[in-house]
Amino acid sequence: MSGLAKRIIPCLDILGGRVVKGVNFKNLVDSGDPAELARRYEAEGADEIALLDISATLEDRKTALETVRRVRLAVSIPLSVGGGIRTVDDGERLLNAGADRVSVNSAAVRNPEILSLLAERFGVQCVIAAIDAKSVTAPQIADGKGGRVWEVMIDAGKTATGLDAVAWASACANRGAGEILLTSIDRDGTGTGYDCALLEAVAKAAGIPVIASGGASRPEHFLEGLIAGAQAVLAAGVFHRHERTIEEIKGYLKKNGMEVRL
Ligand code: 0VR
Repeated sequence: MSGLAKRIIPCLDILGGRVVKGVNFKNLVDSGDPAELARRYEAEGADEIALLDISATLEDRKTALETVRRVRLAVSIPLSVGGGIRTVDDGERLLNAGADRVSVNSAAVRNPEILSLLAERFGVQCVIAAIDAKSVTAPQIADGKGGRVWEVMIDAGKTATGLDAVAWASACANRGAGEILLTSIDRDGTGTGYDCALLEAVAKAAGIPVIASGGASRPEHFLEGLIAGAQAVLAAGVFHRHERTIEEIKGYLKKNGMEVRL
């Protein structure tokens, strides 16, 4: 299969300087040290590391910046960082601390201009629009076609926006995002696989690369996510819980015709 190699991206959700992991964004348990996990994943063949600062307090945010610096020193593969980025200065601080790309979630919904400001300042390749989507029954968001719809949730899945996730992804692409990080809240931490209908709809509408996130636990899930249209596949729990290695997933993808960096 020709074209750009598909990327495997382990995600480190960071709270108070530690990696945590929950289910549907809840019941977070300690899953280890960020730099140690990042080093392990790079050695297993990870193409990129995603750091997600899910802390709420200002104090924790400073810890998160220190975590970025520590992880930067531990690995040489690309590093994307998200969580709590509200301004261009927030983005610049993280890029200066060693991030190669920044992902913006809640702040982009509240102030969409931040995407174009970041893209103008650092280039679209540094700007990821993170979208947390929750499957809803039609009445909340009339799509007129009676198909499945997903609502954009912000503030770590706590605030419903009333936005259709597919339309929002397209808007993010038009505003300067270089990539979409698309997390299914319903699938997060469940190990039941990505929401491939969501991936397919967003990949079609956005026209920029989509990173699948939320629910992957078996090699087949990663393949399904790529076939549904994702350019990269992200996972957290399956790797932190030592259930699968990145090498094993890449070997399975290559065997099934996917272009991966071995
Ligand atoms: P797995 O299903 O374990 O692969 O999770 C992948 C992905 O959903 C998570 O790494 C991450 O996006 C979860 N996100 C958030 C959060 C987790 C706890 C609290 C908040 C958030 O705001 O994204």
